[in-house]
Amino acid sequence: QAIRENQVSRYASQVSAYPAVRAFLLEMQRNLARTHDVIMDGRDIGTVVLPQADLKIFLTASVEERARRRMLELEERGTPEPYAAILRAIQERDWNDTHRDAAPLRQAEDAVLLGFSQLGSESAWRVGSTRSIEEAAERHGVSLMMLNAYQKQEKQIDAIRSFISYRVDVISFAPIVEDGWDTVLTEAKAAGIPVILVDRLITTEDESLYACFVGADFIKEGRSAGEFLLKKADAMGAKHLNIVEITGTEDSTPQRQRHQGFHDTIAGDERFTVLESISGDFLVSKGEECMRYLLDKYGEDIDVLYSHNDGMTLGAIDAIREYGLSPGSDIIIITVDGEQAAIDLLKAGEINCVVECTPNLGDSVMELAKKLAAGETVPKMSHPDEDVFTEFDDLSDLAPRGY
Ligand code: GZL
Repeated sequence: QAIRENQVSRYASQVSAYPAVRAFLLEMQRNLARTHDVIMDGRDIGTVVLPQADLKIFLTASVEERARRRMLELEERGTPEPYAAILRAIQERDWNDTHRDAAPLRQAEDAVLLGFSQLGSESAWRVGSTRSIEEAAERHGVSLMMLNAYQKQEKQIDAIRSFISYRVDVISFAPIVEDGWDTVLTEAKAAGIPVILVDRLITTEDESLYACFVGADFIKEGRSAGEFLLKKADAMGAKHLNIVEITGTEDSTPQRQRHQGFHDTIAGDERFTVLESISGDFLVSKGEECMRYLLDKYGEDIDVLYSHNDGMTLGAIDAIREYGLSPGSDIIIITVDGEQAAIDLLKAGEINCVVECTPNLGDSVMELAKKLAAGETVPKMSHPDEDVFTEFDDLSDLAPRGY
């Protein structure tokens, strides 16, 4: 009952204007829900704290009705207060809770509160990306609110809406696919919250819906894969090579652009025929499934596998071995990401080319978030430096990959 005291509710609204307090309480409440069956009551439980709650009940009443009930409650408790004072306190709290960015306590804050929607945990690369964001937030003193969408666009949209209602300083997300973001990003723009796209782009008619993008140049990655194949074909003196392609998540930026960069590079070269291109959704299991299907259909006619990420490549290599062929020699293998497991297979001669796609974007994201929160303008596009590792290189002093 103590938390229902008028004084407590008045100060709760002020103290919770501190982003660090909100971030701490958010994690504490979520941990409770992870370890117990809970019924939680609060203004942002259904939107921010537990957006994935099984059941959400939105109860409201006019400010006058709430003041009347509070007055009766205080009278019953023997601590009566005048109706007018109660009404004013509730109106003030409502205003604070919905206009925090104007709250003097908040403007005194220098900690940036960043809401980040991560698309999922589909690959070792993605896990490395999440780790990079978390560790960089720590290093940069940024209060991070991260929600995992588990490969569902609608969960990313919910997360962005939660960040808007929580009035974070900056929103950032890795869009699982390129289409379908205009509505929710228009809401973020109306709320005056800048948006950073991380790792993947969106398609939109209105470029003002996001402040900037930080992530790979996927066209260049696809071109690097194609350029390796040209060099390899030259080195082999190959007359003709049949290619199969296992692509990433349909309609995602890496899938579209790694495909385009590769095909543009080998286009017109009579030595190459692409037998088939199918999606493995960046998943190890689907990479294996796709390769098994392709081997059943084309068998030993397959000379080259171009796979859009290492996870699918690892699955495909299992299928190639199971079929009785040798990866890296019977079938040339070109892959993207640069996970340790892929580099190890490159050194063992079972992969021929690994195009690097770094997941370590965390520091760039935090620098951009701090600049945007301070009202500075930032470059619209920024790409990290990335490398290509092939069988023609000396890889003996290559540093551990970290993902
Ligand atoms: C690329 C990233 C891709 C990786 C995959 O920047 O979006 O998603 O290549 C990951 O491993 O699943």
